Formats: sequence, C-alpha cells, structure tokens
Amino acid sequence: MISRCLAEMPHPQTKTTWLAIVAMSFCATYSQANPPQPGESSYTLELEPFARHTGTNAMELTYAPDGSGRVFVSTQSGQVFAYGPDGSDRGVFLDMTQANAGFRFDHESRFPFRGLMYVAFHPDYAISDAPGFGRFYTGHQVELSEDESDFDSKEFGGLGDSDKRFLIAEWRADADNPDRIDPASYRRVMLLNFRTYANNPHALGEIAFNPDAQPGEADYGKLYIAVGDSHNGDYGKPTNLARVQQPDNPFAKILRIDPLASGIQPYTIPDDNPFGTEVYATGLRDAQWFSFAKDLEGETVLVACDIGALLVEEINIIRPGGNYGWDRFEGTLDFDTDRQLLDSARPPVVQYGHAIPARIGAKPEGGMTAIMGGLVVSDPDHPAFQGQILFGDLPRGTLMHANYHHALTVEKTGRQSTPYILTVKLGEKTGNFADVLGTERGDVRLGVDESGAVYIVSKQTQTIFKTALVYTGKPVKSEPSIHQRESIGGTTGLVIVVGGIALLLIVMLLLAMMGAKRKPV
Ligand SMILES: [Ca+2]
Repeated sequence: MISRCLAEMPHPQTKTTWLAIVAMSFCATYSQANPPQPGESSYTLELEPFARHTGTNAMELTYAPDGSGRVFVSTQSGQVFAYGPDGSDRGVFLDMTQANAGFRFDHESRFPFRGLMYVAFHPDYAISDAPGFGRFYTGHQVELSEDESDFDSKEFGGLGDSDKRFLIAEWRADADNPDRIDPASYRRVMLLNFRTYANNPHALGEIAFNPDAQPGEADYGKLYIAVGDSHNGDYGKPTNLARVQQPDNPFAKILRIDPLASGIQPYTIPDDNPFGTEVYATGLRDAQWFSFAKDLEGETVLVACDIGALLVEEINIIRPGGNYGWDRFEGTLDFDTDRQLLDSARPPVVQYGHAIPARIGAKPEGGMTAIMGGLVVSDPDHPAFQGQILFGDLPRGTLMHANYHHALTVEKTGRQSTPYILTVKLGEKTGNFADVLGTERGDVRLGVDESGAVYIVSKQTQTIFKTALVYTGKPVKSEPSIHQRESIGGTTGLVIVVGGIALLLIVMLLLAMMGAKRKPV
C-alpha cells in the first residue's frame, strides 16, 4: 500500500494560523534548514533482464524515432550498442574509437567524466527529405591539441589547474546500413572547455530533443543540453563561480540550440530562446539528466535532477528563462549568502538531504549522495502508481518516486513534494538497486524505448533491465487517497483561499467601521 506511508505525512499547517500560512506561502521559501529524508513507499519495482553490453560504464539508453523498436545504449568506452525490441543483439551502432574525427578520444583515463556520455537522435532521423535525416548526436569528452572552444569557463571566472573539453558532435547514419553510423561523418557542433581542479568538473550532461514536438512547431528539432558549473565540488578551493548565473555564460545551465548547420554556422540559436543566447534555464549546478513532460496546463516542461553540493539533492520543473538558484541556493538551503542572484530563484519541487558530500567513485557507506533521473512514469497494472517522477540516488542506486501532479501543485507555492523510497526486485532478491545486483555501487540510469517502456541500466555491471513502467510525462491527480493525503500544498492552497476570503472580510469590516466613525454625527 503506497497510501500507508503517505497517510503518515505530518500536516504541520493545521496548528498554524491562516495569517502565518498566507505569509509563508508568498514570502521566500529558502532557509538554513536541511530538508528531511525521503519517506518509504511500499511500491515494488520489478526488473526483467533485457540485454547485456560489452562496453564500459553505460551512460544512457534511448531509441531511434524510426518505428524500428530498437534500443541504444551509450557507454563511456565510446560505443553505442543497438538491440532489437526483444533484446536481441543488433551490433555496434557507433564506435567512436574507430572514428577518424580529428580529435583524440580519451576513454581510458581515470577522469570520471571521460569518454562518451549522452546521445540523441534528431526527430527527422527517419524522414528522408527532412534536414535532420539520419542525424545522430553525441556529447563526449575529447582531447584537442589547441584551444578551439566555443565557450571556456575561464572566460567566466572559472578557476582551476586543468582543462577538460567536451564536444557536441553530429554524425550521419550509414546510407547502406541502417544499423550503423558512418564513423567518417563526424561534424563538430559545439565545444566547451571546463576549467577545473583535479580533472573533475561538473561537465556535460544529458542531450535530448523534445519527443512530443511536431514538425512545424517551434520546439521541433531543438536540442536541449545540460551543462554543469565547471567546478569540481571541492569548496575548500577558491571557486569564483560568481558569474554562473549570467545568461551569456553557458555553464550551470540548460542550453537549447538548433544543432543543424546553417551556412558556416555549426548551429543556430532559436529565435524563441528566453535570453537571445543559447541559454534556456540558469542556476543549475550539475543537472546531469532531464526528461520532457507536460504541466497542468499542457505546456512542455523539463523535469531535471540537480546534484547538490553539500546537503541537498533536488528536482526542478524547468521553464524557459527559469533560474534555479545555484550558486546562491542548494535546494531551499541558503548555501552562500555572498552569492548574487541574477533574479528571483525558483525552489525545487522535490528535495531530500544527502548524508555525505558526493565523491566520484566513493564507496557507498549508506545515505544519499547524488540524484539521477527524473522521468514521469506510470505502472499500468497499479492504479495507485500513476504519474510518478521516478529517480534514483547514486551511488547506492536507491530508487525513489514523487507524485508529479503534486509536484506541479507545490511549484506554485514554493513548497516541496515528498520523495518515497521504493523497493527493487530482481528474481528473488529485493532491496535497492545495488542490493539486487550484488554490487558495491548501484549507479542507476533510466531510459525509454519508442513504445514508452522504461528501462533501468546499471552503469557498473553491463546489464540492461526492462520494467513494467511506462513513460507518460503527464500529471495524474490520484483518486482518491494518494494525492489528497500527500497534499501539503493542496491543504495549504485550500487554507490560503479560506484565509484570503477571511482576510478580505476583516478588511472590509474594518473599512466599514472606519467609514462609519467618520460619518458626521
Ligand atoms: Ca539523450
């Protein structure tokens, strides 16, 4: 019963006066308080082995929009592996170590964000007369002999002792073999240099197209790119991140570009971008992954995780031009009061406290460390598990969910929706992702195929799992119990309306009394 844990939710507002609630709801929601830990869900997520890859460190699972039902997995060792809808091996789709692309592809260093990271198929991929026909994009680390960066974090105040360059590259499908990318087809789209300490910057994250945008719509064919703040998370070192909020600076952002070449331009900035630059949203520290969803009005939003610095992990509803607070705020925590906010920040819709500062490759010693995921899913066989944001915490692979409808509701109040830890089941084993894998670390990656089926990939074990969950991207107002019992925001909203009416009546009464007193006797 999921509703059991939700029923245990405290309702702190019930003892508060309506005036205080009105004040709390419309004033700043930031504080020095560390957010609470997640609750426990009784939902069990069953994993079904789907396929295995032979690369190192899987980073992303995605699909080609071509009706083939194929599934693709990118690995840091530079390969993209293809599978049929039944998990059958369809070979290596792209091997970047074989690409004669004019850059050195470094996938063997100890640098944790090395090699191939994230991939995306252009929505025109299977449309033979469209400009994006056969186009495939990769985000990966490269070593170049000279600095040819489009953007360099040094120019925006970034400090450090080393440079790491990441490339967005475009590739084309092999005309003679739809199961392959032509390794000679590489085209550079955008190069970013991350100046950092210890070779370990918050660097390039997810790259993705809006899967719902239709040809002719403004969002069709626009590539969204998550870019970290270029810092390495060691706050004992001087940071000088003071300019990360600026919209002329692509670091600590989500970018939005048209990645197709236009004349000599390797990409173009869409006319409807909020700042007239590549920047779509700002104030994100290390938003490694995001997905697309619809809000309560049917508008497209991104659901993005953002890995915290010291104490808070968060999920944000990303809207054009939105500022998500880093490096002033970490979740609702006032991280550094010396930092300047460019404009008012939007608090997260989900957050939880993390126990130890995130360290790459660290042995998980319990507790939460770094958030990953943010995919709005439903279980068709479980009426109570509908419209849930699915996400996990690295490195234990603790999987969680939060009610997406509720998250959208609290977005308007500045409050947060509670995350709940679910149980993972593989065969006879139950526990968190690392427990059922029998591994020390449970680094978890989420993915979707063309039918909407949700997959979970282990970065460590080369295993790809399929689930019964379906990607919906839509809020579902749970009926009747879950949302209402969980709904701090809904309760608050009701009290605000009642309180507002009461306030209005009191003011009218006072005015009437004052008016009566002024009347001549
Ligand atoms: Ca992607």
